[in-house]
Amino acid sequence: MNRKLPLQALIEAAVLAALAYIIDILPAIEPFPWVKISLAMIPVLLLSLRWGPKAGMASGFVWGLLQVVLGNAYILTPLQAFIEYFIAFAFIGLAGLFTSRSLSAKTIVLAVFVGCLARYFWHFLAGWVYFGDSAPEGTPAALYSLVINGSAALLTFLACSVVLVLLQKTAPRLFKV
Ligand code: 218
Repeated sequence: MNRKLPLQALIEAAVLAALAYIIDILPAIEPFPWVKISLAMIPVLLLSLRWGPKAGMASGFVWGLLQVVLGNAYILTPLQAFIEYFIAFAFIGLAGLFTSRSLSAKTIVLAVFVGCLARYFWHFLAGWVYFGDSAPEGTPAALYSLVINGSAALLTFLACSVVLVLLQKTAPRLFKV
């Protein structure tokens, strides 16, 4: 894990970050504002499982960067943007801690869980600090952020783990370098 990433990993990290960006701007089911059932994390999750956390975090970081530079980010303050687009998206790469030669469905689900939890933890923190004003009267900011970001995390986790497990059953080669 401490060795330099091979060129192929860097190229894949960039291409899959761009793919995530494109999937993310396609229409998706949005039961509430900020709660989206989206498969956009799949390219970065797949890359993380192929190459490990370092490449995964680089890819997530590039995806966040693309959103900021292409004007597709919701920015309230510079620190909020930094947390929600650079840190949160880079943390998806922690899914790569579960990379292995022979991945079981269980390991894939665990990796997706960790990737989603790591990303949405930062959205939860940012939501608590920066989006508390949007909470309904009498609702504490932390609870409001937990409900919004917790449900987004849960739906994303369910959608991405179902699709990635099916993908591994039909095309296991995609998960191996
Ligand atoms: C309560 C609350 N509302 C909005 C946001 C902002 N947010 C939430 C989830 C994901 C993203 C990144 C773009 O998909 C953003 C900016 C929040 N953190 N909390």
